[in-house]
Amino acid sequence: MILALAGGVGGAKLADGLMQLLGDELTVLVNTGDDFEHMGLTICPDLDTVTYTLAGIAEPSTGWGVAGESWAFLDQATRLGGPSWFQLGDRDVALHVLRSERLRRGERLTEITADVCCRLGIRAQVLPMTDAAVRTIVHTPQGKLPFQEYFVKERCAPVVTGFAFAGSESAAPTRELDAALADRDLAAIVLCPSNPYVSIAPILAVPGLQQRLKQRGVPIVAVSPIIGGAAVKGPAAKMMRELGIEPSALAVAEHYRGFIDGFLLDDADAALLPRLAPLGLAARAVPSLMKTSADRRHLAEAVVAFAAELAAGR
Ligand code: FO1
Repeated sequence: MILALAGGVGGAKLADGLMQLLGDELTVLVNTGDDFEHMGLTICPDLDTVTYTLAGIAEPSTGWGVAGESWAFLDQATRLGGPSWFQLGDRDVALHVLRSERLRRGERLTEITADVCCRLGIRAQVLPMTDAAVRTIVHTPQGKLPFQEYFVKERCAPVVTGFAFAGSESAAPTRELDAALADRDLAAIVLCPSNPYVSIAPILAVPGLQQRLKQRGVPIVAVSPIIGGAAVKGPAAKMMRELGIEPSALAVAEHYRGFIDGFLLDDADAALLPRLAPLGLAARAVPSLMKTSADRRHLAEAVVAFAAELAAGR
């Protein structure tokens, strides 16, 4: 059994590789700090990216949304004066409408997600990081921006000076997460190659969760989202520069220092390996770019083998 922490596209790809390998012996704990209310709907972009990816229906050109979308809803909504900056495809809207209605009726996000995953034939367990509303806020010199306004509306252009996870103080881990953590067969915890600041950090900000993951006593392994000083996708490297950190896999390892036991970086960054040992980390270089489904599986195999090696050495 593996517990994988994931954000959007990169995290979803590794989760897919892990599911190819482990089937239902995988729980994916997903960031919900990106969630927002839009046109009266509750949208959960990372949860949906993971769900669509694991269901094999994600749009390959972007990694988010449903493959082969049509846009009649958005076209008509725009014509009627609605916002057009966030692209909601017709198939995708079905999930937002049904989920929003179920949330309004008082169902928990965890239950709704489990039902959706079951209906889409997903074998792994997909869990939102919490059922509470946590919203990532991006601090910029011009003020504070809700995450999707920063990410999609402003195309990540504003300089970031910090982040807040509104509502996380009163968020709690769910009983489904408690059960996954109590599973005697839990063998490793994996931090997927997701943005450390806005994908993994909101998950670890759920009160008590970081300590509980650490105290669980199984290897915690992170995969670098930075290759050759650049993010595979998204603004992670830009954020690092703006926060005064030289973007590199080494900087990601330093960010997770004290929490993780092992670090996987890309073969392209193998020269950094000698600089990781002083951090008290086991580290390996592997091919980590996931262009094909086989790439996802190969990276998952490397992660699982590395975690097993760390467990054996304890
Ligand atoms: N990302 C964009 O860059 N532009 C969009 O219009 C957009 C729409 C969208 C709709 C549904 C969904 O589940 C995801 C969507 N995303 C879009 C992706 C999303 O905003 C980001 O990838 C994540 O929040 C960052 O992990």
